[in-house]
Amino acid sequence: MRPIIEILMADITKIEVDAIINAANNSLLGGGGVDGAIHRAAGPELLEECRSLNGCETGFAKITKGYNLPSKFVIHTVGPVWFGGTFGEEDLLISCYEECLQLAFANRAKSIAFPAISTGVYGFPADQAAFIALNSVTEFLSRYETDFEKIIFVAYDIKTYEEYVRLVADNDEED
Ligand code: AR6
Repeated sequence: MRPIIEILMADITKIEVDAIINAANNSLLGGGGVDGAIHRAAGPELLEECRSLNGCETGFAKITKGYNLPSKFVIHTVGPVWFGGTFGEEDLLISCYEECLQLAFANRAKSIAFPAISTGVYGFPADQAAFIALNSVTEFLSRYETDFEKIIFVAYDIKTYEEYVRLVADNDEED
């Protein structure tokens, strides 16, 4: 069964799903943007658990509990910094989405919410990142039999929101 794909403009820390994705850095010890918001909302125990993880390579992901968040899990992934597009940025971003989905599946998370990984401080162009986000998830779902029920793409600004909506509409037309 294919999961419902939803596009929301929202604060990801308020969303009730099994797992939210965090756009973290290699240290996994917090930062600004969505990472800062997730740590603030989850409380200090999240940082404590993150300290035990020994960081994370770019393009990979690690999972923790959600503590005070409405979500049961946080999947921390480290997106690529955008250096113009010729340093493997696209493949690394695809890898983030795949690794997160694999971890979610392995932990039986059925509903998942993704922020627009790498499109803030890390500077990945929002339209290209939205395309990769949608494509990576669609690819994953066509390759593996999963029991995901809902996958949400969370935008935090109108441009990103509209980009996701446009891409989903294009995909639906192709189906
Ligand atoms: N809910 C949903 N999306 C959000 C939220 C929120 N509460 N806050 C920001 N966004 P960024 P990156 C959006 O910079 O580019 C951190 O310091 C934001 O508008 O959070 O992967 C880490 O520690 C943008 O579209 O992550 C790293 O050092 C998207 O989330 C670094 O930033 C990602 O923006 C990672 O940079």
